[in-house]
Amino acid sequence: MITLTESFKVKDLKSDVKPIWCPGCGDFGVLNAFLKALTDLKLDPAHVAIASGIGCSGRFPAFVNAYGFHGVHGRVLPLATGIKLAKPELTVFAVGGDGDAFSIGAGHLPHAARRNVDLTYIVMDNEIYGLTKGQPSPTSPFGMERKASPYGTYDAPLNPVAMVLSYGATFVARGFSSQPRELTELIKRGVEHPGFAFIQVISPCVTFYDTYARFKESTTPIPDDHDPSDRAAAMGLAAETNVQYLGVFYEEDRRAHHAGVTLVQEKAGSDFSLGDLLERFER
Ligand SMILES: Cc1ncc(C[n+]2csc(CCOP(=O)(O)OP(=O)(O)O)c2C)c(N)n1
Ligand code: SF4
Repeated sequence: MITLTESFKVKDLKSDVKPIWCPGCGDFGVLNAFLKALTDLKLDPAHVAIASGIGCSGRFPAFVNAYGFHGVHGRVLPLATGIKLAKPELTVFAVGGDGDAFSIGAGHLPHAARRNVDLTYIVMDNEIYGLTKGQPSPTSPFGMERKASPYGTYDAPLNPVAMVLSYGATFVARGFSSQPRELTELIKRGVEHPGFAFIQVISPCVTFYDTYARFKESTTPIPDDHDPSDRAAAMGLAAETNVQYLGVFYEEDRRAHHAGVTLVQEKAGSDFSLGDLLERFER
């Protein structure tokens, strides 16, 4: 994490591109919390890289004055992993929607989590595909009736927090776009965590599925006496469906992926080269 002595102001971190999200979209709250987290941490934007998938949420990097890569649908984690491996000194973020993360990109999530890639993954979960006009997503609730699912969708939704906990992630949290102060603190903790930090952010889509009222009712902070080093207790909180807990479910210290790769390189020897490797394969 490369920091500055004097921090930038939030307005300096906004790019010249104005968000084209619908007025009231939860993603505005996520962007504001993100910019505040960067300024609070005094992160040098020249050492920040943000990768994104495809979706309304995928537009995120364009609005930030830092390095950005708007990738292809579902491939944000391989992209962000590559950035971190090539330039470990960068603070890396991956951002995208629930469709990008848990449908087309779902196969990448367990591996980024178990490898403990040192990045912060912010999933803006609106329980629907926003960009493509409101089809059900893997987090859409049972029976959701919308224009694109007029008879209701009767698939059981995934539980992202429980899923990522079971993948062995070392930092797992949930925030809400309507609670910017708390969300800023979660993003800061995610960045400071030296490994894979997964943050599910409830971020309603006002145009296709306005869930603000439901989540204002059902969200509550994780109890103060929760021990975030206890994965089983974290699972218990995640399994709770009557309320949606907000805060840090789990945190653990474990060697990050790029540090393990460096170890392998050291073991392979200082005179190791791609040529040597190819030669060994050919033998
Ligand atoms: C390979 C591929 N398949 C499908 C699409 C169409 N597509 C674009 S965005 C999207 C889903 C968007 O939903 P989500 O990831 O939840 O993001 P949101 O728009 O809600 O932020 C889909 C299916 C695509 N762009 N590329
Ligand atoms: S369609 Fe939904 S997710 Fe997309 S910008 Fe509009 S409110 Fe946000």
